[in-house]
Amino acid sequence: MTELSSLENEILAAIAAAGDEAALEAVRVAALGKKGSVSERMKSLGAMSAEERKVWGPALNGLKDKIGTAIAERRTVLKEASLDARLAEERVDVTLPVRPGPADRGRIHPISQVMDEIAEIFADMGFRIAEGPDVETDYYNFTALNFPVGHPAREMHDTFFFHPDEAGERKLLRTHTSPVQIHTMEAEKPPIRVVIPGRTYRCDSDQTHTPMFHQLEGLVIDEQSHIGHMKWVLMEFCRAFFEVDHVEMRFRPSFFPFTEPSLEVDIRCDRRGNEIRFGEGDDWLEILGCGMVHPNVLRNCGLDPDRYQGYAWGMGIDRIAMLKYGMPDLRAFFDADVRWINHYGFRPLDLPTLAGGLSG
Ligand code: 2NL
Repeated sequence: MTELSSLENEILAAIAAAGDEAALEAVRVAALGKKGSVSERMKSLGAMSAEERKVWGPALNGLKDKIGTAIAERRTVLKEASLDARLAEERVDVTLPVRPGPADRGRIHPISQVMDEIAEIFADMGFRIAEGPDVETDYYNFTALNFPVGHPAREMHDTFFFHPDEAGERKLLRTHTSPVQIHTMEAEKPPIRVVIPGRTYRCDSDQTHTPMFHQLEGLVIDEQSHIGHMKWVLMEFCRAFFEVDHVEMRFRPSFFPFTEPSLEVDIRCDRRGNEIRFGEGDDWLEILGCGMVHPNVLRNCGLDPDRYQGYAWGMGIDRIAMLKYGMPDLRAFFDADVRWINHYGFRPLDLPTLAGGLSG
């Protein structure tokens, strides 16, 4: 019996000393496993006399239970300790800044930003975006738009022509985005309300011109839209785009083959300081051309000018982007200089919205 109590002390001490679950399992196997110290003694019960068994049986079973309970208790303690250790070690500080990824380093080009801003403003007024090919035919770029064959306005566009194809047709790079409106009027029935952003090309290169540049045009065709509607739409656009409560606009008579009457639009500004301010000052800045769609253009698209009418406008994106964001040199737009884009570019996830602010 003394032998049994010293065995008990030994095992209980080993359980208390087990530093982790693996060590505890080793103690369990050494005592209660198939060849364990307690199990071996249980086996010897069979060879005992009935008298001996009466004493040793309950003693051994009692020891077995005691050890089982001690192991279970110790296991709970060790489990909790290891969980505490893991929690302490794996703690995440959710207030730390997120590791920067590509979306943090990339920048949106100011032209793309300005296109997105303009699209947002017109989408809010019920316009949809239309797009078309950069390579066009003479018909869509000129003839359908009421440029008579041999008219000097064709020469003024400094067109890039391709070599004639097998059929003798000379394709060209569109000199304005207007061909897209022609495609739209051919494909859809009025009411039509579209804006067309895109690349345009003219053989012209100096301090204020690049051979590829960006335009945005708009077109409304229905049965009653008139110049008053056009003025309101363009006024609202300028207020939203230049982010001022008040703009003053001046509409001057002009000429385009595809509109009649045609107008050029200036907005009042102050250019005395380093930056330009809109809605105040004594200067005027030309920002767009517009007019009522010429009856010949409607007719060319299969629309009856006695039933349908509408207005259209066009503006250069690059220059108004320069003005809005204070970029001094147009040519830097297309140099692909990473220092320039880091300075003037926009964060990709800061999308322009009317509700949240266009330019952040
Ligand atoms: C400018 C002036 C303008 C249009 C573009 C247009 C298109 C069709 C019919 C009628 Cl299909 N008009 N576009 C109208 C007036 C002016 O652009 O200064 N652009 C940079």
